Amino acid sequence: MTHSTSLPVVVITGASAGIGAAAARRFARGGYRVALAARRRERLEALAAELHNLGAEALVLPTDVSDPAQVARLADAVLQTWGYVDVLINNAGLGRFARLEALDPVDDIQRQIQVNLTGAIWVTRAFLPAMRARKRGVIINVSSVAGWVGLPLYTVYSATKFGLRGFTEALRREVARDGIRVVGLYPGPVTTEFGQQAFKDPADRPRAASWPGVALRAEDVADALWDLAHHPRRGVVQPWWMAPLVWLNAHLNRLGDWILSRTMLRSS
Ligand code: NJP
Repeated sequence: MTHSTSLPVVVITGASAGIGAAAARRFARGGYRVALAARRRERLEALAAELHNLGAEALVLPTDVSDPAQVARLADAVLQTWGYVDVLINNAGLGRFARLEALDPVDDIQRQIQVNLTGAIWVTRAFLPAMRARKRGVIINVSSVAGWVGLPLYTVYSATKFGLRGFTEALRREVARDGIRVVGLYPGPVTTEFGQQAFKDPADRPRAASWPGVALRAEDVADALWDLAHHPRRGVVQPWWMAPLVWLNAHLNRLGDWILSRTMLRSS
């Protein structure tokens, strides 16, 4: 069933908190119908009520992106309700930061890979045919600066975010002639629940992440997502001043090794 009015539709994974919730508010204010996907139903329902008060349509779709059956149900529900999707934001993710041997093989390692990387791939695959049929759509993958720069304690997280960047680059070329744009967003630290939960030992949290001017607000990232949805380009590192650091890391690798191995780890 397709509704007669064709308001644009955005699907946001990880919409129950942080960046995803801020993006949902941003797109609702901008006149979008918003499909909210994450595991915590109560949070999604509270957010949907808020979006309805803004005059927006919102769908609550409890989904674990690491379960392919739930991902298929998510796509079916959106497409049966609204019939199409304009923007897909693959934002669901988690970090588990510690020395590799302190990470649990399943709860920390496998879960990060399944949510941050496999989940984003499955969700994209589920919505791609609908975008291809309309010859339009924007897919934005929320990676990280850690998808460019490998950081001590972030080994598996960096692997997932490098992987998501590789997926983004390859898919962009695969669908370029189908009218679909594939974009990467690479934020630095953002003040959300993510940072509170990510360090297995909170004493490992880098002090720099809380310096004034370093951490972004979820609303800053939501503004970048809005901008990328309407002016899609290859990718954006946020805040802008981290882009030269990414460049330096790629071109002066030994300096990057020296600095990061000394600044990110407490002496053990
Ligand atoms: O994190 P948080 P952010 N299936 O913890 C959802 C990246 N990033 O907003 O399922 C479906 O507030 C979870 O929902 P729920 C980061 O890697 C962050 O900061 O209900 N959803 C919640 O809505 C991630 O990709 C920083 O628990 C699942 C959301 O994910 C994205 O930004 C820096 C799920 C997490 O909300 C959003 O993170 C950076 C599952 N299996 C990149 N598991 C940063 N914050 O510093 C979790 O560079 N979610």
